[in-house]
Amino acid sequence: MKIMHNPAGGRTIRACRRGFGLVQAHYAPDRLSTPLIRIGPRGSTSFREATWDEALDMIATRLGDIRARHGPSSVLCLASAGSTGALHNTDTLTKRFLNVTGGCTTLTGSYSNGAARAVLPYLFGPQWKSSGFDAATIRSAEMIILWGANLLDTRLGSEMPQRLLEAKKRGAAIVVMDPRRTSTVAQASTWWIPCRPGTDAALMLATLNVLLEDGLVDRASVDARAAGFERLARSVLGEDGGLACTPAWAEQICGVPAAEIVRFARAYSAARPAMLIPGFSIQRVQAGEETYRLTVALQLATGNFGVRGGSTGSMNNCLPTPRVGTMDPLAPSGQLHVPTLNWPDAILRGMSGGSPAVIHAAYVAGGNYVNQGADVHKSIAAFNSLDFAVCHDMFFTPTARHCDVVLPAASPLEKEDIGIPWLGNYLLYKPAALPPGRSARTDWDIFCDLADRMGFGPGFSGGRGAPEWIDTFLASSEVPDPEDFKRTGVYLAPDQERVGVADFASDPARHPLGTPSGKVELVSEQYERVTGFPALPAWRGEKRDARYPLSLLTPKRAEMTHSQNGDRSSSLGPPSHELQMHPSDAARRGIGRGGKARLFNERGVVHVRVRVSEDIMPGVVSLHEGIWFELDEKGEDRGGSANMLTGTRGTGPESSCIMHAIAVDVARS
Ligand SMILES: Nc1nc2c(c(=O)[nH]1)N[C@H]1C(S)=C(S)[C@@H](COP(=O)(O)OP(=O)(O)OC[C@H]3O[C@@H](n4cnc5c(=O)[nH]c(N)nc54)[C@H](O)[C@@H]3O)O[C@H]1N2
Ligand SMILES: Nc1nc2c(c(=O)[nH]1)N[C@H]1C(S)=C(S)[C@@H](COP(=O)(O)OP(=O)(O)OC[C@H]3O[C@@H](n4cnc5c(=O)[nH]c(N)nc54)[C@H](O)[C@@H]3O)O[C@H]1N2
Ligand SMILES: [Mo]
Repeated sequence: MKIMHNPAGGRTIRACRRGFGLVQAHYAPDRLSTPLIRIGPRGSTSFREATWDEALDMIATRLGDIRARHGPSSVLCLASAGSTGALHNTDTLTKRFLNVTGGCTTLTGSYSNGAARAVLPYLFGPQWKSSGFDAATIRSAEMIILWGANLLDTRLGSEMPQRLLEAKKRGAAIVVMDPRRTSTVAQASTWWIPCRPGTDAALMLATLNVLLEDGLVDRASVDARAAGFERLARSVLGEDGGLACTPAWAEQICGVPAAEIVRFARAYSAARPAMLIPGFSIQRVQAGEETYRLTVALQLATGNFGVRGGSTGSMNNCLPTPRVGTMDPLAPSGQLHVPTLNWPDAILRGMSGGSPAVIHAAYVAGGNYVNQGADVHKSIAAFNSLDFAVCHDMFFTPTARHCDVVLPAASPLEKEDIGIPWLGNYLLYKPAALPPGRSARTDWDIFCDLADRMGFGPGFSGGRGAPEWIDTFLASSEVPDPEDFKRTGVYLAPDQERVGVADFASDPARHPLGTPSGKVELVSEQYERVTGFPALPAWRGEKRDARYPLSLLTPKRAEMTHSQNGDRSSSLGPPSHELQMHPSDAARRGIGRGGKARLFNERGVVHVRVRVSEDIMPGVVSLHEGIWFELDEKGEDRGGSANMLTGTRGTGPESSCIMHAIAVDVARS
């Protein structure tokens, strides 16, 4: 079997290395092939094989008992996006199953962009959901600013890499703010501005300072579209009694020379239009909410807000995808929630510790929470305290090893589905490329069977089979010819160059936003009232911790989706996994090329090989996320999981995760 680009996707809707890797994953020798029941301690590999009947009966009985004893909210839904799509969506299906069979507690927010999502509604009102832009509009940009976005590796939409490379070819200026010289910097940029992790808000304020000092801001135009710019400007200029956010001030914080900040601000102002594309990385830091308020302020101040080839400064994927039916999670009213970042706290602390529910069981599908959540030691302790845990996965992940029953899930190649993109005005049709295998079952199938065993009959399935649901979804979609869609595999909606909130941007009086002022609320009293976090965006970075002088990044890598293929002891695992470190930091610690080191902070220790490299700022180290931990007898990690070092204290009002700019140190080992 071979995976290829679909020609119907044209030259831009392209598969990536991870998609091509599905064949390998499907045929991997270490794929789970039978249900497993735990016999040893949690976290060990002591499981015995079981029949489907035995495993499913056990789940039905145990879930029933726990709900009867402790109520429905004692079951925590720990589903994630291992499989997405209109039907075979692990997150939706797990919620639907748990909701139909008696209820559960679910997670709110996300590891991805919780801080941005928390703050954008205050800026845009409900229109935040249409504040993005289609990738094709990149061709109208004269300057593209990738602020903590590594598009060639993390894409942020399947069309983005190709569009970016085309822009480079036609001579657009491409500026990248990133502490690392990424492949995007190397292959697609014209200007790299390395900036200390977690300090982007300061760099943004200083950029605004230059624009204001140089008289480059059309104040009337900004005031027509934004509320609070006057107050923000006074604070940036130091006219409100605080410190002025000058380039010299920011240089001390960000490590970007003041003259470079001035050059950047002037070039940004001169380029029309300029498209600022923020990555999610810049909000996965302490006070990450502030960065997204300031990217919006910058696009407004430079006159690039809501114009073709510009952007609003919001997340690029804030645009609707084409209308199509999707599975309904059937969430009941009054359902209890815990913040994603704090699921281990919720389990460990219970109601006396502030959790809305006492959790006794967890149901995991399509996620590897023990490895991917912050603070691995805490996550392990949380699982160890559960009465019962279930996991569906294709592989025997660290999370599966902490469950009682593990069910082998079918691979994406065995499932027919409608693919809904991360960003883009298109849909994909995905036939089942292979018949269902002999041993694994789809999540859909498993839940249908379980719901039956538990006496809920068609409550879960809705009385339809999987292919019927696909046809139902298509029948209620905007796809004019479903048969043609199934044949070509791609539906392109008519408008491929949408510009978010363009109506408002061009005529704000006629098309006001749904905010209290009808404008973009750069300063938001409502935000302060509801969240208790200041109305005015500002630099709220942390003091550095002298014990841990290095700042750790935990970015994605091009060839992996999170922890998939992250088992270093398997043939599928990545060939190398190293801590990237600047020569000056390595030399100071006596670490040579390829030397081994201990990476540590108060939460954990990781043993890892070091790659000494000029492609990272001094004072910053980087360890790709996703590798599975392998704890030794001292509880130190020999695998290389980034979340040994991250913590469950959140960004700000929304308590969103912090996975960059983690205080650590490194010693030779
Ligand atoms: N290949 C691949 N692509 C993916 C994923 C994957 O698993 N693999 N996951 C997808 C998902 S779920 C998500 S949420 C997105 C996430 O997308 P992002 O959050 O944007 O991805 P990251 O890799 O965390 O960070 C992007 C870049 O920001 C830099 N960076 C880190 N911290 C800072 C900072 O404080 N300031 C600045 N200026 N730069 C910083 C990193 O060095 C990195 O090069 O990616 C998606 N794309
Ligand atoms: N340190 C650090 N940690 C991070 C991040 C970071 O940048 N740094 N990024 C965070 C982000 S943005 C995210 S979104 C999370 C992602 O974290 P997770 O949601 O846990 O993502 P994955 O590791 O991809 O886990 C998906 C699992 O689903 C399985 N799977 C795939 N297809 C199917 C299927 O059809 N059915 C079933 N049942 N299982 C399937 C895969 O084998 C895999 O084990 O990680 C977060 N964790
Ligand atoms: Mo994510």
